[in-house]
Amino acid sequence: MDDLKNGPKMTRRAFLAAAAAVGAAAFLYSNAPGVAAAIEKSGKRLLWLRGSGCGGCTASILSGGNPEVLTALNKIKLELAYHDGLMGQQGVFVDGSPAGDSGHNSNIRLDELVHEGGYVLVVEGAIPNGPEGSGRYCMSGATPFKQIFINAAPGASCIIALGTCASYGGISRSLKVADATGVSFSGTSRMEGAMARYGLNNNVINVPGCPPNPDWLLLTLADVLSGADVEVDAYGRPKAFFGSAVHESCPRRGAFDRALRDDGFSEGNCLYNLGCKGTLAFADCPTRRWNDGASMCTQSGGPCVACVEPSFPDAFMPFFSKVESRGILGDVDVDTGAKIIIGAAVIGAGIHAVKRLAIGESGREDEKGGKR
Ligand code: FSX
Repeated sequence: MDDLKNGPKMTRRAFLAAAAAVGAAAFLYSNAPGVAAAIEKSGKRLLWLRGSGCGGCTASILSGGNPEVLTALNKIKLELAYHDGLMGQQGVFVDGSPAGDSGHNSNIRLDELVHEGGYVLVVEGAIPNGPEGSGRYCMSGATPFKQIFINAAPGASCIIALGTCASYGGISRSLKVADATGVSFSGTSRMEGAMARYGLNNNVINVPGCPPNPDWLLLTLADVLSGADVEVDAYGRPKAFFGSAVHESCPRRGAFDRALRDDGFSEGNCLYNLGCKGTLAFADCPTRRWNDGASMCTQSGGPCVACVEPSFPDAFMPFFSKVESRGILGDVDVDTGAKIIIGAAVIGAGIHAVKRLAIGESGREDEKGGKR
């Protein structure tokens, strides 16, 4: 990211305050002159590669953002030079041989851009290594995605791993059938991520979520281009968006604090008993919300499945089982798991909620007429 640091900068404090408080639209429009001035000299291109995922990351960015993605990219003066899905595979014969020139052939276009270097690289989807190290579980034309990623990474001034698959392996890594990893992590392990696996050495920022919120990407891009150092947590996520538990600001938090917990869907109270993992998931969904601020999972009645976490989905399944009633959290036993949950709740919920969590099934809440 060194060459991005030469232009005028917004202070980190200013960025974090603005980004944490508002959506991309408010941020980009209210800060547009400052952002534009800060990134005036960057003139960056954006390359967007897609590996193993469901395509929901692109769909989320395309459909749920305000401003819509192309306007936003324009505002921050970032040229979308290549996108695996939007461009499709053009000009490639079925035998894999290329035809045409870079104006008509996406493979040649990508080769040229990679050769020029200096781009911001967004990677969507995990990077499968299987079967048997070939990477052929995920192909783009005749080339394994793993090879496309290895070719493109060195020329990137910054890599953004978009979505939980690209960040940690996600659903594509689940049960380890494809030997897939995220860009810099595999689950919680940096040692097993693609960067370490293939001997690469780029700056990587993780923007997880299955799918990710458009604001998280657009504001991270604005931050990167402004030259600020993006402050990240232990799992490479910008603290501005992933710094507090969903539980902390959940719209149903009042019901949790009063021990009003639903045992069936659509009852309108806390979703903890229905398997909500909001105490373990760190993201600002409750304050930022989705689809231009319309709603978010727990608000609309869906238990949080912790889709932004490195161990998603394996550690959080079954999704609709209460946290402490199953051997979730990988190999952590239920007792230890309960302490971790309580620890997470200390961060997010305050001591009263922790007491209630610890009280669990005690009769004390019944005396108050509360529902567990
Ligand atoms: Fe993964 Fe993206 Fe989840 Fe899907 O492509 S983060 S499966 S929403 O969309 O990679």
